[in-house]
Amino acid sequence: MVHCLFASWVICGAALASAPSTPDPRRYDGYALIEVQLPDRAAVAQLLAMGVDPWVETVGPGVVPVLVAPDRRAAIEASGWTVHVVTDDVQPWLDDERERLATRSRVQHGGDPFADYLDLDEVNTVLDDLAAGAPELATVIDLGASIEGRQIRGLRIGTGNGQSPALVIVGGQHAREWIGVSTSLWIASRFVQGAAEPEIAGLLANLDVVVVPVVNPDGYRYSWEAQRFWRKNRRDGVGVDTNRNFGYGWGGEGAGFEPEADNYAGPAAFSEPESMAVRDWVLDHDEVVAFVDLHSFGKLLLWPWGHIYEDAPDAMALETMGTDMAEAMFAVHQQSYTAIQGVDLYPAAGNSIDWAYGDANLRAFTIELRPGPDVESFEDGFLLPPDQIVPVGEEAMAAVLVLADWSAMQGGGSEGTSTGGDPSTTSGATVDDTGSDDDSTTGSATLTSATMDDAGPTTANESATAADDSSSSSGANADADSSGCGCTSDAPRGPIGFAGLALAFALGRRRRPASAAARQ
Ligand code: 0X9
Ligand code: ZN
Repeated sequence: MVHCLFASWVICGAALASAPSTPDPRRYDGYALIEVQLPDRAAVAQLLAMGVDPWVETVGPGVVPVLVAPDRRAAIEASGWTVHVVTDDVQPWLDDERERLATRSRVQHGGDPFADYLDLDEVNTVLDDLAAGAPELATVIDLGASIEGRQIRGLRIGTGNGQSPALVIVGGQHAREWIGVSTSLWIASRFVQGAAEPEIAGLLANLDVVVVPVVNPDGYRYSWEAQRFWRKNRRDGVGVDTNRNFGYGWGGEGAGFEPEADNYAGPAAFSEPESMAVRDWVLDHDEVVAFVDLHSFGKLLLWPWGHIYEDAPDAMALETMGTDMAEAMFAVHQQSYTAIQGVDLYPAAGNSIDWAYGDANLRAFTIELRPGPDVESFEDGFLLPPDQIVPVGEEAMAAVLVLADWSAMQGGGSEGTSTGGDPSTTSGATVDDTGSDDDSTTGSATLTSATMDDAGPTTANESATAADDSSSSSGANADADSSGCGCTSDAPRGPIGFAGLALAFALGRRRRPASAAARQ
């Protein structure tokens, strides 16, 4: 958005007239994605000195996926380390995605909002359409402006007028994690369009649901138009990781202090308008009782704390509910999500749910959506194929319903929740049918067994065992396959993300050997 001061309208007008059209996105021709097995810290240092771009936050011994410029590749291959070449050239993946998106039917022209990913304008159109289609139930809300002046918008669903407890669901903190945005919209859409279904009607009698699909609109736009794998906001063109900028435990372990770092925490807690907007909206609404932050990827359910290796005061209840949420997700498409305390993935001081829980007193979870660490399903990374948008939405909705049940009970309401009974022990079984068989909803999808596995959800206890077992290995994916990279096919794979491949040992300020930082 360009702001023109009256006194300088000529200059501003000229600037507008000559404003460049969107530049072509950054290209990665000949950049290879390579997973390197690093035996020790010396190897880590050696690799980083080669000027490669690791696609994980916590670089340490173990498997490190790196994006390698053509002129750096020979050095890596001569290093003697075990390497797995995921692809010789990532650019065709990006070209394919761009071409696909260019030919999609946009929402503004009647396109199905869940057939493919949505750019920022489309997201806003979906929010407007949902509100316009159910004005008595849904209202667009404005949480404030991003650093570049874009509105951070959401949808408030419910009739509580501040009297009912509220559940807040946010997505799109991390710009490249497009599935979190679509999943947020799926959840909003299910609550609005399913409002007459007994289960959702029962909930909405006692609950408001607030969905903010894109907390970081500048970064999201930038990821669409300029740099697909951008993660942070757009502060000074360098960016701050808003999920390190929240004010509980800010600056602790897992926070970056170099502005160039992908986990840069910013100069101070809540220095960023995006994290501030979430904070202020929540604090302005006493009725908020629960908070979900959608990310990708890794198929994980994370609860506080994420910044210290200590149990949260409500650790038992959080673990029980996290496990219930994972079970509910599994029941939908038999996708196994692992429920663990956040810090056991890796420490991430300044993350949103620690603040939500610690300062705002909310029951709070991060969900890392698909793909997961299961063999072969890491193939897509941030480039998750669009045919997974609906199934991911369906399984995420199942998790949200577990928390919604609990939330609805916080206002003292006694009727009409989806399961009834003790919400702290809500079983996912009751949400099996939430949308999964309902092809009448927007963006209906026929689900195939291709998306299914039968491993079952992984509980925190199982994860803890895995963590113990992996203390001398790479942490995540330690037992995935003999190469340790969790990959068994040569099929094209997307970049590996932070949660997608949390590595066990950390550099710099991340001091604690993450012997517990493992998934199965
Ligand atoms: O690192 C993050 O901010 C989140 N993962 S992601 O891959 N989406 O970037 C996870 C934050 C959750 N908390 C902890 N790991 N403690
Ligand atoms: Zn994320």
